[in-house]
Amino acid sequence: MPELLILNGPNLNLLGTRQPEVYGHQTLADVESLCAQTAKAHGFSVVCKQSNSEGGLVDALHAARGTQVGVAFNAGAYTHTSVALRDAISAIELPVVEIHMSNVHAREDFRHHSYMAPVCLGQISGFGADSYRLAVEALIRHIKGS
Ligand code: CA2
Repeated sequence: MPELLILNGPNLNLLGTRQPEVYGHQTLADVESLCAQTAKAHGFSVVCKQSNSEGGLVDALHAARGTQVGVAFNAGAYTHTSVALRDAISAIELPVVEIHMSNVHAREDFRHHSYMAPVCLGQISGFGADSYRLAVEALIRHIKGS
C-alpha cells in the first residue's frame, strides 16, 4: 500500500489539552487516526510523525524521499518563519499539502505569510481537525491523477 507522511510541528502534541476555542478538543492521536482512516478508505496507509524542532521536521521530510509518496504537513509556527522547511520541501520533490486547523488569514498579520505555500501543492486552513481529512483527500486525489 502506498504510504503518506502525516507530519506535525511544534506544540501540536498539545492538541486537545489547551486553547480548545482555537484548535478544538481533538488530540493529536485523534487527528492522526482520522488521517489513517481517510487514507485507508482510498487504499493508502500513513506514517505519523511530530517534532517540536525545526531540524527534526527537516529530517522527517528528508526521510520521506523514496519512502512515502506524499506529505500532509502542519508546520505550526514554523510555517511563518522557516526558510529551512521551505528548502526541504523543494528538495524532496514530493507533493506536500500545507495544513492549518485555524484560519490563519483571519488571525494576526504575522500568520498571513507562509514560507512554505509557494512550494506546496496547496494550503488547507480553517477547518479544525477536518483540515487534515481534506488535506489527505486532496493529496491522494493528486497522486492518483498524476
Ligand atoms: O492553525 C494551525 O494549525 C497552526 O498551524 C497552529 C500553530 C500556529 O502557530 C499557526 O499559525 C497555525 C500553533 C500550534 C499550537 O498548537 C497548540 C495546540 C494546543 C494548545 C496550544 C497550542
